Amino acid sequence: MHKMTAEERLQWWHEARFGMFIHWGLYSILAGEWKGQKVRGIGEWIMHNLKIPIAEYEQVAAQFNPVKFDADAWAALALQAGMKYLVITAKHHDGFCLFDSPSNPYNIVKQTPFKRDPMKELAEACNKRGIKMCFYYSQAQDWHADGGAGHWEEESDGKGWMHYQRPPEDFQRYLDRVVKPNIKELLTNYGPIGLLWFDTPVGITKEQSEDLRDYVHALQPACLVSGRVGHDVGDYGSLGDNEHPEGRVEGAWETPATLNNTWGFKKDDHNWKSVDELIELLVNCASKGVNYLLNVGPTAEGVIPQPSVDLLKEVGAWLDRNGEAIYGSSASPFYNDPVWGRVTTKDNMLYLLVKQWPAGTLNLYGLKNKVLSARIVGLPDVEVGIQQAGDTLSLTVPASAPENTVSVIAVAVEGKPEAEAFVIQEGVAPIRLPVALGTFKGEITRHGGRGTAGWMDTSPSISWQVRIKTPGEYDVVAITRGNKVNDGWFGNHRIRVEAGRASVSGVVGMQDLDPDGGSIQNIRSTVGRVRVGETGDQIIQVVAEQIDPAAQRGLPLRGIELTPSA
Ligand code: FHN
Repeated sequence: MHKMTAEERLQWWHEARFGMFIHWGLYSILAGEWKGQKVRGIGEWIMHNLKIPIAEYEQVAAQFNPVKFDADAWAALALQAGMKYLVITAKHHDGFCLFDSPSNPYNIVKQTPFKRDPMKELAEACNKRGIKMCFYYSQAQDWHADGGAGHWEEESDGKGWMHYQRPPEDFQRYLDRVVKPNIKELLTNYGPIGLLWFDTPVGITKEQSEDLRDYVHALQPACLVSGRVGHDVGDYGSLGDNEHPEGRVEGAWETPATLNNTWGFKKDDHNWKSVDELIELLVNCASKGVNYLLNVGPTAEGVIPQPSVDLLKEVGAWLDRNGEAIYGSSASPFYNDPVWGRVTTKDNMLYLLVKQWPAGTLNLYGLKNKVLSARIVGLPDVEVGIQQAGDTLSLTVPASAPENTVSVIAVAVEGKPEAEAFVIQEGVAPIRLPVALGTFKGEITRHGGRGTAGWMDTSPSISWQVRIKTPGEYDVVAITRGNKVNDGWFGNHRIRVEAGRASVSGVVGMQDLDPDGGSIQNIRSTVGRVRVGETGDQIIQVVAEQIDPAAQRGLPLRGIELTPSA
């Protein structure tokens, strides 16, 4: 019998590009507050972060009566937003099942006045609209079930704490008694499921992750298993939360992301992203071949907050007009992102997703194919002038863009689009060199979806081949990853940037952290000024001269930028 491969399972998922994530559970009732105390950070962690005893948290279920829940309205919103799959928290870390689980009485049907199974209703609503129904399932962390990672325990002083180190046999028993029966229920009672989104694989062994993956595939061979099942054994990879890829990522990846700060509803979180930002993030993901899984956190009543609805509808309207550049597209064949925006590709088409619409001419560098035609999506009658000389394609476009955010130019080329495999400076534009595009020499770890390089000693280096168009003096800035709360990322380090025979060195890191900024920051540190002497292809290289010994993860470099000096 033919055994389905990950590539076969992934076909619809690659085509889809955009999905809806839903975090909904008992934490939605608390909405970020417990007995007058506000939880810091994400709302669905309230039980853990405020150390709510199991018996008290269980009581919250009695208040769960989401009378306004309307599966059809949620699925209709996903459809209107242009989302092709929907992933909902069947069980999050608090251990509460949002479905009718015969094996686990801690569930919505048995414990709440609502008594309905919203997963059944959602699966039907999604199927009706051609949206793939998918489940999130916290397979390792379970603060409620015995043996789960992070299980709540009473301390002698009466305060709870989370028990992460369970004896291995307890954890295995939890997998056998709680997780596997639940997975069986989810994969037999709700029709075809697109994927199981596992999360936070703390303390799980490789064998246990593989066993869960195989169990899913045995029950539904076409069901995808997310990378967070652990040990990279899923069908596709998961970038960090809200981690947006800087450069090319090989293979199948997805970025889970929030509309505001929290996943589960928090009444005080009004930090909504703008429509422009969301479209840019979606476009950036697509240009790297990465799926964008965007979250909503419905209220205890079952209502998706109005700002989320409004934002998603606008993204959907943009996709209605420009979706040909996103759905079924693949990553940009270009080595680096153009300064004006992003690129995707499909068959013999290139889609130029233009954020900064130029006055007259749009240049694209490094295309190897002959261009056959070009049109502006949304302006079918406007003619686009085409000129190709050397490594430069110039398109003459009208002064005003069809969209306020990102406009699309569809370019047909001869054959499959191909581009030069090095960075080409765009005229006098700054040269951006993300580590994701660099060639690594020696031992450097790639962290966080490969966007950050961590190196522990001074022997390795990272280099880029760059075609210089404008020689002269350049100001060099290094971007490192800083974290105010995790000392793994602390430290000030000395790096040297070499361009041909010239070089400059300087201190980069926490000294330049914005004290008023978020806890995790991309820190910009000025390294100094360097002279890039000649036009043509050169190697630009970064070497670590000194690593701060206090930094457990070494030097967390994300990239360097060279800007022509004023
Ligand atoms: O701990 C969870 C968090 O609550 C949320 O579910 C996110 C979504 O990607 N995943 C974990 C943190 O990475």
